[in-house]
Amino acid sequence: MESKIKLPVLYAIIDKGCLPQSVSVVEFAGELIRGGVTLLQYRNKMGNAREMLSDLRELKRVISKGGSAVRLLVNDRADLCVAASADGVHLGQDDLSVEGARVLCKSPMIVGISTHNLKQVEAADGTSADYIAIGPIFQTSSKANPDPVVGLDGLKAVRKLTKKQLVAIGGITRGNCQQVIKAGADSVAVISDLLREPEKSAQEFVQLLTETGTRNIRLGQ
Ligand code: 3NM
Repeated sequence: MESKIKLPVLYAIIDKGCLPQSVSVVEFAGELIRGGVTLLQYRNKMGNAREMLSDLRELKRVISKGGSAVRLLVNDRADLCVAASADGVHLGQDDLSVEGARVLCKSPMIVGISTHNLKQVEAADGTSADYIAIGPIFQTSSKANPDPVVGLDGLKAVRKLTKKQLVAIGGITRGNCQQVIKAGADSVAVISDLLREPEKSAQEFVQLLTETGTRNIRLGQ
């Protein structure tokens, strides 16, 4: 099944556990948005549901105050997505199934699913998911117990299996993001390489992955 949506090239993940103590989720999101981010995911593997809902509501307020077309997705939790009126949910393999989450997050809300191998991609392709995330593409230290590295060749193989929007994740930096798009990803999801100077880093990602950058990719530079 093909996706109905088109994702931006940069998908920024705000992982609360990775932020410096002195930086709030809202401040960090503000900087990312100023840097050109239009798709954000809130990820919090440590917090409880109340804390998560409170962060999500604050994030929603910041986003709508800017009047910008920024979409906010929630990691793992379809219930919190609905409670916070967010734009969608990103599911892991142990969360609700895609169709289970769809009961809460009906289209046009976005449902994405994380996959880590070809078998999981094939299964995800048969669902109503709007996008499939595949990872880790490279080594990452942002995720506990990551699956085996998929690599660029693995990503190319995944690209052949699905017409859905494909998000690459895991170890993606400004230094390697063009190769990842060249290997077939529609979007790159990033935690670490946005943590320092988020506004500037986001700007650089967007610049590398939009016209100038992709022209160079096409020319093989
Ligand atoms: N999921 P960074 S890898 C959250 O393989 C996450 O599904 C992954 O962070 C997967 O950009 C990962 O710092 C961590 O590597 C991504």
